[in-house]
Amino acid sequence: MSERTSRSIDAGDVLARVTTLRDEVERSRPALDLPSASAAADEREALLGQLDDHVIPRLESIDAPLLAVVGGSTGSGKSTLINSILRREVSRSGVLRPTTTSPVLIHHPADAPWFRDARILPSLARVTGEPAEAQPGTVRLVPSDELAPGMAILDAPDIDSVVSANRALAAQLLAAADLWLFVTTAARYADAIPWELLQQASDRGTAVAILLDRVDRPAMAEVRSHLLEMLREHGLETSPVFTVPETDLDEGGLVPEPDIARLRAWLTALAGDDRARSLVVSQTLEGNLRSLGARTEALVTAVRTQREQVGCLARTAYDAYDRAEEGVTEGMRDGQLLRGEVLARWQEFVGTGEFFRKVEQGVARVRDRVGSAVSGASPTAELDEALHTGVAALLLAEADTAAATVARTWRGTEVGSVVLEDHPELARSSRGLEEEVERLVRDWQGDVLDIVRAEGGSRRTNARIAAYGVNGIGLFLMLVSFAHTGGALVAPEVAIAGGTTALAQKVLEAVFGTQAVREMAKRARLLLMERVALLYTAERERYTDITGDLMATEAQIRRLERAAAAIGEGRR
Ligand SMILES: Nc1nc2c(ncn2[C@@H]2O[C@H](COP(=O)(O)OP(=O)(O)OP(=O)(O)O)[C@@H](O)[C@H]2O)c(=O)[nH]1
Ligand SMILES: [Mg+2]
Repeated sequence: MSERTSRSIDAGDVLARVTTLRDEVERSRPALDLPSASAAADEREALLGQLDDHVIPRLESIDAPLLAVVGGSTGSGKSTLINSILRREVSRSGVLRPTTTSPVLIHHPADAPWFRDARILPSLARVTGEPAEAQPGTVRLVPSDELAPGMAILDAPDIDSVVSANRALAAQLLAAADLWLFVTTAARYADAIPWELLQQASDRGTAVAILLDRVDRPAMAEVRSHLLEMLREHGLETSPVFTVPETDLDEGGLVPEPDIARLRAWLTALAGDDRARSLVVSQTLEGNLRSLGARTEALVTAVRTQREQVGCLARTAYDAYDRAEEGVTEGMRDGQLLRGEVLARWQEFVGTGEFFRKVEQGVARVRDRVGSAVSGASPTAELDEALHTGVAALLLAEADTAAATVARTWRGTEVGSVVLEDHPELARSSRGLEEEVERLVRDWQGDVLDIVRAEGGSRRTNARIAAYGVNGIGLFLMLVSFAHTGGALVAPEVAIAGGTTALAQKVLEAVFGTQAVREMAKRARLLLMERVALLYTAERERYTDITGDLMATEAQIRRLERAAAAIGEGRR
């Protein structure tokens, strides 16, 4: 196998891995726009941009012309330098700041096919000719014989512009570069923003040359040596530095030829030498590829952090509705349902002292008394109503507490408050909950009646049930099921309630037998709790469906990590 074939197979392999990484990075878009994660979100955009604008197109066509991007502060003389190198005005220079607002790409006419399509900078539309005014979102293509084939120069808008779109565009263009030509001046070379970008270039292994422009000759040596020191500090000590002295421009607005002779010679030599060009291209490509691991790691950390934050929100919702369920269980056990209205209605129902005295005399009499009471429509209906209302109120209160707890806890976090802002309805229980609860309690009463009917197996039992009516028995069973704990009547504080239901229990036991009543009450509670669990799950899912959608899966994060690791392996 020739060296060339083996190299191109390797490039193909790396390309496949980089494309996979690109897809995973694309998929890892953080679902939420969090102020705390904005740096990570920007970094992700930048990484995607660099893959699309440089790494992938470069791997796809390693022989495409070298793209030298000229970047720097506004008014540093970028456009003037480019014109001066080519000895004609290809990019307008000017006194208004910033002058260059959309990029100008100068290439040899023979290289036009490399730049006409969307191979690089796919997000920018191509324009040709001299537009009357700057057109945002475009790159102007200028064919020029002055430039050798194999190298193109791009005049970028300033990097520290007051126009934020300019800054973003400049960063994008710099990421697309095989070579940065960094223009700065004696006045501006120590500014912070250019050095941030230079550090980025250094981190990404991008080839950089520094053009120190418009330096007064007396200050030249001093400025140059300070600049070299700064370059060393940023790991850019191997970058060539070209100085251009401050001069009057000639009548064509160009820097006199002798003053840029060295820079021109270097660029011309680079343009004319295939090997030198491909060395620059590979230096930047290799550097970019090497930097992908660390850049992806930062993204992985950001995605994982957001996953954990959203996971916390979900846990809050699970916990709150679990507690709501426990609250209902507790409320059924502690006899609270049998106080107040229910107790009053019950006493009304069974009568007062006289009734209880009769109970003492024997269950048979009780049966007679209660039997007639249940058959009288009104007290049954009222007790039934009170019980129904009590259960519904308990379920609603627990659900409302859960919703309020979730909303309060969420509001206390950055992620939670962002989600709540998008979903204000989550601040309280769902709109139709009251009707749902009403329906649930009615359905459960149906369950209880089914239990009663199912127990009426023998003809003897059936006859006894008939004496009280299925509804009456069902009502007793409901009462009893709220006062039972493992078959024993509960706690002192529910003595009144217990006393109340003791009577109901005696009646039921006379009909079905002690063991059967215990089982029936247990089953009634179980069926209610099943329905409550379903209801609360639906309430809770209003939150957890959203958090689920917002959360990157662990598998997704691992795919991203694997994709980044695979690039290192592919290049070893
Ligand atoms: N005398 C003198 N003037 C210069 C020199 N270089 C640039 N200028 C002037 O400085 C101004 C800014 O130059 P440009 O080339 O437009 O600067 P730029 O870096 O392209 O600026 P932006 O496009 O805004 O980022 C223009 O008026 C130029 O004529 C120089 O070496 N000597
Ligand atoms: Mg300019």
